[in-house]
Amino acid sequence: ILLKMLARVCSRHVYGSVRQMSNISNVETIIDSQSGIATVKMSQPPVNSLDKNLLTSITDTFKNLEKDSSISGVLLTSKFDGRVFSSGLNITDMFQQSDGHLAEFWSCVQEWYLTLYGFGKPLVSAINGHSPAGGCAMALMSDYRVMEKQKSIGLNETQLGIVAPFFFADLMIATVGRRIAEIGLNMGKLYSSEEALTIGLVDEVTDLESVVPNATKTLLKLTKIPQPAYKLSKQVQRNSPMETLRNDRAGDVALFVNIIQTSNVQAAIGGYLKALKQKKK
Ligand code: CO8
Repeated sequence: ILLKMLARVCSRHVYGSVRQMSNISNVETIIDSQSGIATVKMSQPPVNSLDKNLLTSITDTFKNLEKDSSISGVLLTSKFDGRVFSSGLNITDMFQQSDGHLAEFWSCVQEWYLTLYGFGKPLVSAINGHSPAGGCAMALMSDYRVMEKQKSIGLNETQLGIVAPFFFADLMIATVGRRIAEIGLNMGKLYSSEEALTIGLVDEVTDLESVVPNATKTLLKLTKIPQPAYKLSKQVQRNSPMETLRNDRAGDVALFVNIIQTSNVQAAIGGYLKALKQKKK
């Protein structure tokens, strides 16, 4: 009987957003009912590349957690401990696709950004592996970042022959300041964890074993701040880029589709994908 009761309590607290969307379990959510901390673990093999399914699962999970009054804060991390936090947007979703596919994909990217950056509760990233491009942007949507040592992070889009959208660039500028962001964005720089700490792209760098404990420690501190004030403070600082996007989502989608369908951009993405595959050999 006790086990049954426990199972009932636990199942109440596991959001199967993926189960609602599809049969693939690509996001695990574990709730500590005592502290109200939810750990959201991206679990899409092999590298948490953000395709439509994973973007939607993450977005839905955060929407549910926002609504749930028993949740005090969220820790975002990856199942692929010591390897990769997220490899960024799924490149194959941008290669040789129809306009319709690209538009749908980008709409999911917009919703994911608006949901995570607009999240009204404390959100800390435990970056337990590499975190390029969209992976870096996702970490920048949180309020505090703890990263594993000797990994890489940055908005490296120009190295793929594409450009970070304005709302990714804004995340970088808001975190490290305009000049450092400009250098990083134009050069498509991937920083080591240690360099990222120096420029303020992440807040702490530590051994893999300490990434989640340290992130949790800070998250608990953030949950103790009077929450209406915490939420409002985030809103005041973040509202402007989100409003810009909300006011013209269709225009932003059209811009994305136009850029991606340019023949030299397609050639660059194709070349990058090929190089990724060849790296293995
Ligand atoms: N999308 C799709 N597939 C990917 C991606 C990705 N982002 N990253 C890796 N993969 C694939 C690899 O090709 C490989 O496939 P396969 O097994 O079929 O050969 C598989 O995932 C495993 O990858 P690795 O063997 O490389 O795994 P490692 O653990 O050795 O390395 C890394 C992990 C470091 C994350 C490495 O995979 C990597 O560097 N990936 C590329 C990361 C990257 O540059 N991402 C950029 C994405 S673009 C983006 O996020 C923003 C775009 C904004 C567009 C705006 C336009 C206007």
